[in-house]
Amino acid sequence: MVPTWQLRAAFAHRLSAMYGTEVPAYTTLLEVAGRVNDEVAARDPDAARLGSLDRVTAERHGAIRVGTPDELRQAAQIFAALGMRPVGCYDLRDGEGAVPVVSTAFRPTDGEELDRNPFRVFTSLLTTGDRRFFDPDLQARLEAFLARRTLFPPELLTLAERAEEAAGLPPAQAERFLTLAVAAFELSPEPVDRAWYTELERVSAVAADIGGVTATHINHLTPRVLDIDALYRRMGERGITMIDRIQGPPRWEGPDVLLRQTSFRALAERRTFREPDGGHTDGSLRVRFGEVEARGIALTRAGRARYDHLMAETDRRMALDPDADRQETARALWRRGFPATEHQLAVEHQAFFTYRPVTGRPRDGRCPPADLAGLLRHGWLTAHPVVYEDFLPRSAAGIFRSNLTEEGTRDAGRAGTPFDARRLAEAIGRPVLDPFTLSAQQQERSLRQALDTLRAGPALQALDDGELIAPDPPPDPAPAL
Ligand code: OOG
Ligand code: NI
Repeated sequence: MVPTWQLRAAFAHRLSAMYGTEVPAYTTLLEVAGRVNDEVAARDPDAARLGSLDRVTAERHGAIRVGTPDELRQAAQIFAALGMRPVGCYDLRDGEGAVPVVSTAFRPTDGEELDRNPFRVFTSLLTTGDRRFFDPDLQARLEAFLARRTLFPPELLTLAERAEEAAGLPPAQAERFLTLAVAAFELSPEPVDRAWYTELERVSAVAADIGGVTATHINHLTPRVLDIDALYRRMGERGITMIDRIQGPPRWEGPDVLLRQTSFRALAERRTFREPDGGHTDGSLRVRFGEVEARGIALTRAGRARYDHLMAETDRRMALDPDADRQETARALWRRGFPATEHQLAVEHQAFFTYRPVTGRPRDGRCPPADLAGLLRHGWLTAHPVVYEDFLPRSAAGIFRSNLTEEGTRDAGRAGTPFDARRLAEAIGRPVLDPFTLSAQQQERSLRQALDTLRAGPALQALDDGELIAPDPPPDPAPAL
């Protein structure tokens, strides 16, 4: 039997090999990312704090886009076979550079599973019923087009169901499953209907990429890097033009949190078009791109509110002074408004940590303090950061936008169809998990165990969980900056 995690690791590996043959710049990106990671590991004794070099080197996230709830449900079945569950709901239809999709990310949710193979897929569903983008006539033709296509062959879905039920597959079936699964995400040679594609492209390049063709494909495959600023410079030196900035928090002296990402536009790819007169022509499309990510510590809701506030304040200042350096502006705000150490993040409940007891205490016969800050400061507990395993809607919108050639059209005067995690779960037919809850559970489990261990020692029975395992505090009123 090939167990779930081996199916996932093999799928990620084969997808990467396939994508490298389709997009050669991806291979360059892997080379540079690998070199940067080795350099950081060699110079920084703390390099493995947010993940071992082995894990970080194997780590990838892919992005796919589908057109209907049925297609999403089928994709979810394939990912379930790989031990990946939907986490988070990202609505990308609002604000600057809105695109007509709502998204989730399929990923392992268990720490051990993430360590075995941390593969994720950011998966977007086209919102064909959103009147800001599609009028009733276009919606009807789009849905009819999507209803006629088959993204995933029935044999693949049957094998996926079997793999989910049995937590693995016998070797021959595993081989067949992997072959079909990788093939489902290859770029299709099927001719693209020029008139239909162009009509959708006027609404949104993303709508055309999803609903203008008869197959899906992997849009990008993103490696993780330990120093994204170094990678950004290095890619530029190799002649690959990156987008104008790194999305997410600025680089600063304090702890790395959440996610920093940047991307470059892939080269135009050759495709065959079917012209209105029925003839075929050669042409090209530029829809796929390269992306790289650096991961930091997972924030609590309170920490996240602080992050969002700092990002909004950075925007406000940049609007007042567009020539200012964005990184500098953001950095100055962070120095004033964000905890500067992991210790502070932990005791202010702004980020998630796992806690471990320090055995051999008390050395001097004293009782442990009954607060987290005291337990950490006096060496009863150590805190290890929980890595952010998810995505950021604003960065995702920025990544989508920076790689589109055309703005598209969106009628902001109309109301959008509401969409939230519950509706997304209904579409998928599986629960959509909440990223904050997953990290909070991990923290709480570790803290309970650590306190139990401490309580087992002499004189510590008085230690009370209630005080220590505090619920996530309400977000602060916006701190003065
Ligand atoms: C997804 C864009 C978002 C990320 O890493 O935030 C994304 C897409 O282009 O389909 O990949
Ligand atoms: Ni991405």
